[in-house]
Amino acid sequence: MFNKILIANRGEIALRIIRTCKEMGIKTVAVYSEADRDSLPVKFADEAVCIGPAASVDSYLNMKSILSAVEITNSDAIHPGYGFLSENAEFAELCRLYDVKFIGPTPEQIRSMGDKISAKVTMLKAGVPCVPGTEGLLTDVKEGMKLAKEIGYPVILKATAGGGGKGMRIVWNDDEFENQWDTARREAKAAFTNDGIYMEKYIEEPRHIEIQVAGDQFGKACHLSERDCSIQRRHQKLVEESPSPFMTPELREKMGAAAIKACQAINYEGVGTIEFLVDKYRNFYFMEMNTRIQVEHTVTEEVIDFDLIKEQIKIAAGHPISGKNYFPEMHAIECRINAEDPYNDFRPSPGHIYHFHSPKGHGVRVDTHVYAGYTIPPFYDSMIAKLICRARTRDEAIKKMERALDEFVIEGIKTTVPFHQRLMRNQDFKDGNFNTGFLNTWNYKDELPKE
Ligand code: MV4
Repeated sequence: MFNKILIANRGEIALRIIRTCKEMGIKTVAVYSEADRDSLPVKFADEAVCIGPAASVDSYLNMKSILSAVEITNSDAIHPGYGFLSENAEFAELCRLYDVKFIGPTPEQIRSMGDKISAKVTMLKAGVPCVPGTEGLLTDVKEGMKLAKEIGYPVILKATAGGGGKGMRIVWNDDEFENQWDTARREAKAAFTNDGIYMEKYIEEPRHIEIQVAGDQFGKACHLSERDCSIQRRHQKLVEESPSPFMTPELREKMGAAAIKACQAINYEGVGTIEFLVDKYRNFYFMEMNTRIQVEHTVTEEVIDFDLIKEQIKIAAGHPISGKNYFPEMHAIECRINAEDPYNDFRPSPGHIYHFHSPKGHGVRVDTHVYAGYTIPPFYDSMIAKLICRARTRDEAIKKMERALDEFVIEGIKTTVPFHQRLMRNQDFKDGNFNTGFLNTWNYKDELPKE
């Protein structure tokens, strides 16, 4: 087992990793930017090293700085958390070169899922269902229009270097094609310096259901059931839950088997997530694989009673997994509490928190790095807490979430708490009647309480 792990991240996930390391008897090193000097990970880790100025590119994305911190602290592994360098194949390669274990998949595995069209080809070969579409990159408009006719409108143009919704364009008919094609290319080039585009049939009003997986260094893989992440706004998840209200035992069996196939196709090492689109007929299609721990891993932890960070560390240390699958025994819902103003288009609202009271009680979990007197810096992600409620049934979990949200007191900044309070009382949400289009159709603004 590792002696000392350096955590190349900040905020709640850094704290989350420190907690598990402590329970495992592993020493921890926090790295921090000048803006995070007064943060809880810095206080709670055994050692802390400043790695640069506030801007992420100069600190949490600065590979040389982080590897210097590894050197001076004599750490034997790096946990990258989510975001930042967690899916950076070059960084995983550098870790290998400097003989420090990157807790996660190999650079080759990261790379194989980073390019979306090659990921899709790999999945098709492995027998994982994918959305009908082109099997390679599109070369020109004419070819694109011809293939769109064959696939049948509506179609969606996607950037092969994309993911998470960037560089996507929906095309409804021939007349729109050229315009959308040009826009997709331009966006992809600007965002990824790679204008490779492919095309798929556009699945209307899909649910976003993802399967948590784990694979060990010996080629064994298992699944840990699903999370429903359909409640999103501009590709930012706001609420996640497990089990999905749309799931059936048969569908879980099929999606779980497909997710394991996906994992084994690349000999995946670590914990990961296979994202699927699910249509109203319960057809499911591979979308992307996330080769990192995700924000919403906590939802799975609550329903199967399992520490996913501990599992990551054990896998990285060369422990074999049992190979059995895990099924939800409870219902859990997570609300992301962001320093954003739901009354003003979710505009970021960083600043000083002068009063902070966190909900508590049976079945309530709050993962946060925030405390009374803390100042949210404006340089990073706006998520300040994850509120997870667990109960035997979905109805009870929603009731508990309503109660817990009502207990939350965060004074000094705007947060997404009022949004979640309304959502928990929305009849369609309560009925499990929602898909990825939910927040386009629900006029939550009119339902928010007066400021
Ligand atoms: C799609 C789709 C419909 N049809 N692909 C959005 C994020 C990126 N990972 C892929 N995405 C989508 N791909 C086909 N063929 C609809 C989306 C999509 C979406 C997916 C999941 C969650 C929210 C979404 C919001 C808009 C569009």
